[in-house]
Amino acid sequence: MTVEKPKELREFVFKIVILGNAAVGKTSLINQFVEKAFKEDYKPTLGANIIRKDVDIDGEDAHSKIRLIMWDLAGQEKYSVIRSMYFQGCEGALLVYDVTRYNTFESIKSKWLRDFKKYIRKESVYILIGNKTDLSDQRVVPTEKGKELAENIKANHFIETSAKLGENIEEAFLLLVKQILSNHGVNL
Ligand code: G3D
Ligand code: MG
Repeated sequence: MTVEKPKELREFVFKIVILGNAAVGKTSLINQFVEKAFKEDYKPTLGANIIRKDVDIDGEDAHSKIRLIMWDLAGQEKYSVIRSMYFQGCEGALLVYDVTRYNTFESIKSKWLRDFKKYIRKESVYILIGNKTDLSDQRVVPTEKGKELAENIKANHFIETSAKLGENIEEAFLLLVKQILSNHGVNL
């Protein structure tokens, strides 16, 4: 009988931010990801929703338990809170645009990534998400354009999602979490 060495248990708390213009689907993506098992904590004074979800990831030699703290801009997509506080302690970002609205795609580089880079000092992790793929007849941003932008801004990954159909949601969040984990030296 062989006895396997038990895997090391590692615990983390990661704060991430979801950035993108109003109505690209940020809140819908989070709601799909956390389903009903979430604690929503709307802070009107912060202009943000803070949502928590626990994620387990089984790696090569460690089992990681991650408490994910997601900050989601609410309302006018303006930071009511001082921006530095919004990004304080943040490990990564989901940059979201709407494939049916070109201006939301342009804002990624000109606004959201700029903000993120300005306040995140250390090695930063971010992935690019093109949401609303179910609206194929209204699409104006082709997949290729999304890929190009992701390369151009050195995003860790690019993925297209439909929060409406629940497509690629888990995958999108896990891409970010796994990237952050590997930056913490966890072998996946
Ligand atoms: P935001 O948090 O970025 O502001 P929301 O965006 O999540 O509030 O979504 C804005 C609107 O887009 C919502 O419509 C929402 O239902 C819709 N939406 C979000 N994701 C998708 C998607 O993948 N496909 C489609 N077809 N619609 C989506 P309403 O009408 O409620 O304002
Ligand atoms: Mg929202």
